[in-house]
Amino acid sequence: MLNHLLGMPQSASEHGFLIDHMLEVCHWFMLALFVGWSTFFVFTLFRFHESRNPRADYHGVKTKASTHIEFMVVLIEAVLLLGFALPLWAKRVTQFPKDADAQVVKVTGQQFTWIFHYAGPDGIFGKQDLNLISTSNDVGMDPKDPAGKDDIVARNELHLLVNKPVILEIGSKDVIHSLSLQAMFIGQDAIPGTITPIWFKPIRTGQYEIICGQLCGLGHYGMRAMMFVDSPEDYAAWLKDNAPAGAPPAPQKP
Ligand SMILES: [Cu+2]
Repeated sequence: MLNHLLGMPQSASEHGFLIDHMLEVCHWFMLALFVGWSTFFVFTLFRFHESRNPRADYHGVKTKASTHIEFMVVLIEAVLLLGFALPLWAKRVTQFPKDADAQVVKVTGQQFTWIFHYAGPDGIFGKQDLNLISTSNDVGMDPKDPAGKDDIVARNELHLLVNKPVILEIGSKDVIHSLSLQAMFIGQDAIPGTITPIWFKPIRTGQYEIICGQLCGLGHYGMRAMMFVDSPEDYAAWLKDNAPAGAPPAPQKP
């Protein structure tokens, strides 16, 4: 409820509701702290005003109440961190689905665009060579490799299949960018010289915005892409329309 009032997006991924739930608890806790501390602050302004206390008291507080309250705050924060946040994070980074069970997309940040590289209908990525990267060859596809003939390289358009786990392998060509998928409640920095994988499972079809979450230069504000979570039929149609001409046909379903 609080999340909704604060304008948080509705989650479109399987794990998203867990993060949503954790944030909801955090927000209620922060609200309680805010109200509690503010009330205490106003109380002290009156209670310890000079007119009521002409002479200084050098002993100060004698009850243990403040210590106990502080301890409870630390305890609740520890539960939020150790009980909710760390297990969620651990699942994201240790329990990856197998490549064969997921849709793998290579993502490259480049000032100021996102490049998405799909394996195409055959499900196999073609060979790439850094030396072949040019303005007409965004990811350095090797034209001699047959596996790469049907690969799809699309700028600013990420197509995903609903209810199928997705692995995104994220890198950058120039500076540090950050692939921010707010609707999926996940994001990852795109760091030059390294590939960082993330995974999630989209569960709602639709069209969502992707933004760059790191200030990466003058055109940062325009580094925007779209994410489409497609039904199997829509995804097949997109694949058919976008696989390069001359590519082998998609394997037929039995
Ligand atoms: Cu960027």
